[in-house]
Amino acid sequence: MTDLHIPAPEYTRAVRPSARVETDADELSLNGEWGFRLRGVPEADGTIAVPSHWVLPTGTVRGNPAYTNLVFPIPVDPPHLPQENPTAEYARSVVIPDSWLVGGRILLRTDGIESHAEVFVGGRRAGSRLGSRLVHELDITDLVTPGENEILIVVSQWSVGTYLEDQDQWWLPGIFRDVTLRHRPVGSLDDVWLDTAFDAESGTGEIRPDIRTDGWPVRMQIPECGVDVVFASADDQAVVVVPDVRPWSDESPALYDAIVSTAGESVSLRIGFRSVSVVDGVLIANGRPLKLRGVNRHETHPDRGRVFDEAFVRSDLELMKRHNVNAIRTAHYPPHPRVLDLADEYGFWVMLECDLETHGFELIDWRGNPSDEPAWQPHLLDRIERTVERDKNHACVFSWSLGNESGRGRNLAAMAAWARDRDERRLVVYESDHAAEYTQIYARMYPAFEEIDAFFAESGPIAVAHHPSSEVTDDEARRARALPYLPIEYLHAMGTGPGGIADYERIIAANPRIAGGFLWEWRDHALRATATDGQTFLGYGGDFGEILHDGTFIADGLVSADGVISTGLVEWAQSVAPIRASWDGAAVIASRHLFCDARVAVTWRIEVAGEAVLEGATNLTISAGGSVRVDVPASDVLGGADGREVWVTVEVRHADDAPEWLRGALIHRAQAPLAAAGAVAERTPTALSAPGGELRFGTVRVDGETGAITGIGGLAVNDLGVTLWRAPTDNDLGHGALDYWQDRPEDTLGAGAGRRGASSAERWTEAGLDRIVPSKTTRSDAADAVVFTTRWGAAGAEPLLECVRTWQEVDSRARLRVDIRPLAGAAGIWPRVGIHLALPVADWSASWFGLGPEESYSDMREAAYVGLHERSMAELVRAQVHPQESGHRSDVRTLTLRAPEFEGVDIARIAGELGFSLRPWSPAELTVAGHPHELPEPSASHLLLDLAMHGLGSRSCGPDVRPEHHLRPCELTVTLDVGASS
Ligand code: IPT
Repeated sequence: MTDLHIPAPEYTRAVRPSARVETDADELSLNGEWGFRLRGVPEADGTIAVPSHWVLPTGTVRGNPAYTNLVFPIPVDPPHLPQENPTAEYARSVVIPDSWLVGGRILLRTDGIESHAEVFVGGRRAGSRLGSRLVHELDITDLVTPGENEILIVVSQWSVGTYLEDQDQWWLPGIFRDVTLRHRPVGSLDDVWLDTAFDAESGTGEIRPDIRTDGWPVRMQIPECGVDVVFASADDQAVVVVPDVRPWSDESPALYDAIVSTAGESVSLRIGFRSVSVVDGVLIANGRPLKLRGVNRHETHPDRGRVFDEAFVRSDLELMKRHNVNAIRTAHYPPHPRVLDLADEYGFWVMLECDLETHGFELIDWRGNPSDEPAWQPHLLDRIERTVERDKNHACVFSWSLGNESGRGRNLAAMAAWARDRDERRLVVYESDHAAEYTQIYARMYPAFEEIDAFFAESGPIAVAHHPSSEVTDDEARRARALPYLPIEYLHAMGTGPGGIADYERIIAANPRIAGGFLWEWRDHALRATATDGQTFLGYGGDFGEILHDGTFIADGLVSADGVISTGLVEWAQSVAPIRASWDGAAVIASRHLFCDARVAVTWRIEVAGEAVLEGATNLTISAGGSVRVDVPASDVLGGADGREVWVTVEVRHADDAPEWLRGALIHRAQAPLAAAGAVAERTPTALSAPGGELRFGTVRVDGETGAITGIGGLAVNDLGVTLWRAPTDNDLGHGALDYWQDRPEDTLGAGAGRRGASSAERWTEAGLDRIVPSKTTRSDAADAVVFTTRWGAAGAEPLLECVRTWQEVDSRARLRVDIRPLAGAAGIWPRVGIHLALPVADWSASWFGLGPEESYSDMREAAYVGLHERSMAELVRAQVHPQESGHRSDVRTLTLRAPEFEGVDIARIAGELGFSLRPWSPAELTVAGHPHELPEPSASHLLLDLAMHGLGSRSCGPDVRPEHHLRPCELTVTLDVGASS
């Protein structure tokens, strides 16, 4: 026990937390322009918009944002604070309407201020607030006077609250949510809770009212349900049963308008009937086993930071719905209250998280962790109470999360007890409750498959070695194993990737005890910044002069900060799709819906070598859990295929009765081969007569000493030979917990165990893969072929590989066979095996027959489909905050490159594997650039023809690439026909 003294939250004028509802009582928004002073920075004097963060826009005298993940930006010395504590004074005056002064109370509500505020009215102190993203109300009735009243809010960036708000995000001080002055008439409603439930067997809804007021009687009306009841007193609040209600769910978010009124006030809310529970270790919603196909959502905007904007949030939620997301964890704090209204309306299951994270204490071995120090308990209880009370009416909220990454301790148990006592119908979640002492769902982060297997084993440790969960007793393990299992974070979507979405989904779908998962995370938090040359760019940690920061880790979303969707999102949508197409001789459309029929538009097409020859469309209704077959006259076209590949593609989309923003959005796509390509006819290579210095095979010119391409038709080519290097992805650079490199089970760790082992990029660099050079080539000539053998290695190391290029001419086209053979120095994993051709700078475009149109890697190719695809070079790579390997296309059969001013190139794969990427920068240039604007002026267009490519994984935070997606040194061969484009 320490003698730690933490000043408790101040309650002098603080109002008991209550639910957010629409009221007919008077309210005055104090959003808008306020006078602003930043203490000690006279140049910053002026005005400021409320809500906003005073450090946004970036790069002004008002200071800058700072990004840290778990490390605290201040000394860890609670309750002490740094002497230098940016403090701002916000001032404005307000005229209180006369009608407010005759009776009732006047409250000042602040929805979000980071991190501490002192409030003064008319020069007199009203009180203070803590809990940056929690609602707070002060009763200022006795401080206001008729006419103008000066309101002064003094906001300091650091406070004792800072020790509880160490989330992985920007430190962004300011009044960033609404400020409202509220009149509470005599007899108004102090709190309204219509606690609902749904009985799936009888189809009845239930409302348990819990209303606080001095204004009894209270009338409750739900016109659509025929409910109109009056409660005479607090003790008279009987449960109301409503027969035949439409339940609320993500699939059909049915809401009913309710009005609750006293003589003093009438409030309205939209309620939904639904029940969640745990039965036999399965998470059940409305009687069915629920699957959360969720994302972690932060409040973030590249210019506004955490300031709410309804249009922006709506479009974000619509984007989620269009990509089959059905659940949100509000990482790591309650969002703006409107977000819950919108989640009710759009249909998302919400895990609502309290504004609590003490992660930085981990770096000092959790000494003094507020989660366990009694002196902090009032703060933690205050936080969970503010969280639960504000949003308790929302149908979408199925669970309360105590917070994120706050270690373990008694205060968390006390929070859980409080939440369960207050709201017994929702489930409490907290990831670090390893012994399952007080939570109802067993939550984990970034589990590897081995982790999941350990949990579902009959006995033994519930986690792999090193994870704190593996230390629990047998009894605790038994208790944990009785709960639903839920990765509240998995699939770290940082940079190119994440790999493995489809693999996880297969495991989750197959096991009813896994309640789904929440991918990390929805959107990058990068903030708009301006470079010295005036260019704007998306900034991350370190771009704003921070001494301590965590760099690019702030950019780990499926959507970039400025709204560009990643291939990861497309892959996610395809992998988790609730309605799925498949082919078994007919198109089969199957619904995984739990509750509702689905109206879908189905299209199918048959393509011969990428050209559609037969197409059809139909609209269908599929019952929940049902499936429908659609006959397709496939055999009609097979006769004309002539040895060309034939594919059938079936697509399911939201039908015309969907809301406009959803209509036509792809739900799922399936493909099946109907006929494989016929064998390439054996043709006799042309006999070569007296080959000289520069060789010619068809239209391809080849260096007679090295076998390198020097030109194709009129195009000059700089053939850089074999490359094993790719610009490391964020996952290649990561030290995430799981490390399969070692091939030792004890090194396969659960997440959260810290940095383990070198990153892939470090190992590749150490092996010299970024700097391999060729040996002097040997050439041997045959009657119809010229063969070049080159060994490749890095200075100081044993040779890595031998590359044999065999050139021939077949039917007036160049035929190149490349054989790669690992040599003594080949070990571990290689990023890629490619041939690097530098083409002239130009506006190249590519059309290819193969997997596309988006990038694909062996562990991210669920959404890519076989077809004839076309992209400009600019479109081949999506915007990236941090340049890295991306844009690889796999399973390429033919590739044609064109540029307006040059003769194009045709490549046809005759045998072996072929992938490609085309970018204005080389892997080496991408490797060293921190931001897109730091990339050099292009000096070439870089075409990489890949024989093999390593997977992506999720090791920026989670598990590494799975062994089955490793590129281990091995013999590889590809045969290509190359020529100027015809
Ligand atoms: C995990 C955090 O909960 C989350 O906020 C975010 O920081 C994520 O990592 C990485 O982007 S904590 C991790 C140590 C498992």
